[in-house]
Amino acid sequence: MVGVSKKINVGMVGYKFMGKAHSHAYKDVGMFFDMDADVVMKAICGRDEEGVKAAAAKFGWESYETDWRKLVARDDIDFIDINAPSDAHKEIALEAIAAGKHVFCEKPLALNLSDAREMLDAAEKAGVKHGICFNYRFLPAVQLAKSIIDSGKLGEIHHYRATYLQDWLVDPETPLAWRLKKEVAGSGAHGDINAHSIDLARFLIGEFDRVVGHNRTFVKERPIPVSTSGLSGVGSSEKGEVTVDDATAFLADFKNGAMGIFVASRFATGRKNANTFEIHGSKGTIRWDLERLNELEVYFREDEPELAGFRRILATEPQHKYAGNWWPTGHIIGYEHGFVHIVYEFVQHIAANSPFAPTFLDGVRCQEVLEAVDLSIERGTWVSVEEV
Ligand code: SOE
Repeated sequence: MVGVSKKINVGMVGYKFMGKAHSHAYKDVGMFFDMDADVVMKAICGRDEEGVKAAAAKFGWESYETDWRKLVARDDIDFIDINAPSDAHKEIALEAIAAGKHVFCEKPLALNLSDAREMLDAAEKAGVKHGICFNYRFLPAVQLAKSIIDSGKLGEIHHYRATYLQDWLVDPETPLAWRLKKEVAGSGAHGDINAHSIDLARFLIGEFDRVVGHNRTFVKERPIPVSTSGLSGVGSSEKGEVTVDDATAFLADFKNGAMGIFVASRFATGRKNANTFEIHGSKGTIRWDLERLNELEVYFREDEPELAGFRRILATEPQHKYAGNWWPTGHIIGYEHGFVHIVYEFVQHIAANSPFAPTFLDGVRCQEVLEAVDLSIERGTWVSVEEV
């Protein structure tokens, strides 16, 4: 078991897209945040030695491993950050927990709900700290949205509408990345990006009651990749079957009575990373869009009628959580800063035992909604989240 020390040593599995985003966060966090411990980038792990060796040098890791079991067994590491594809999350997490390591894991927590529940149960029984990287909670404008809702300024919530729209698969020649294979990713757009929308909805307005959904796979087979980088890659002449959804939409009822509408698609031509929410309450409305992540649009009925209208708040004031750690007002931040903020909070959770969410419990709650939607698609009916 790891005690609080002046240094927190991290070992990370994965060195590509999320590996780079998390490496940047570990490297930058101490420069902008006062912390109870220094983060030491001890070791990064990946199966391809040439690739992970180059990443270790470029990102600033002290060492590298090509076998995650060796990484997890090292006694100079305090917590394991799991950025591997979803099918590896459970095995790595359970072994890390058994070794007494704290665990921080990319979303979705696991391939399925039973695996997610097993991970949560193991972490709780071992008494290690655990977190899941729902990074969008940690952007200043989203934190502002939460404080507006929690203050009651929006009144009773009637509608929650969320989209997560991308278009990186609209070209049928885009290769068959791991995110398109059910045995590796668990699901497609649904588990990958509806997961973010579900978590934001839970964070902002509360728990889901019941859901009903539908989905599509528009392109059934794609070129098998010879190389991949991030969301793109180079395809071969051989084709493989797409075994996940390209788009999933669902309706939801929340326990607080609000109505929810969600859509996640990788075929939303022209939308690159449009993770949005629009929340209508009895006293006002707020809207946020990742593609304009520093801004929050607000409308409050209490405004004078002749002055009523949507206005844009630029969440870069020192009063906006995390914004003051960066630059003067108006010097906006980006996608990568949400990772710096969640890493700050998780390291402080270990070093200073400060409160932290989202934990594996939030990962399980998200997986429950994901699977309730899948069950509703099978049945063609509404499904209560408590049923899964
Ligand atoms: C691809 O859809 C992806 O990289 C997701 O996997 C991430 O979770 C999301 O933040 C950005 O888009």
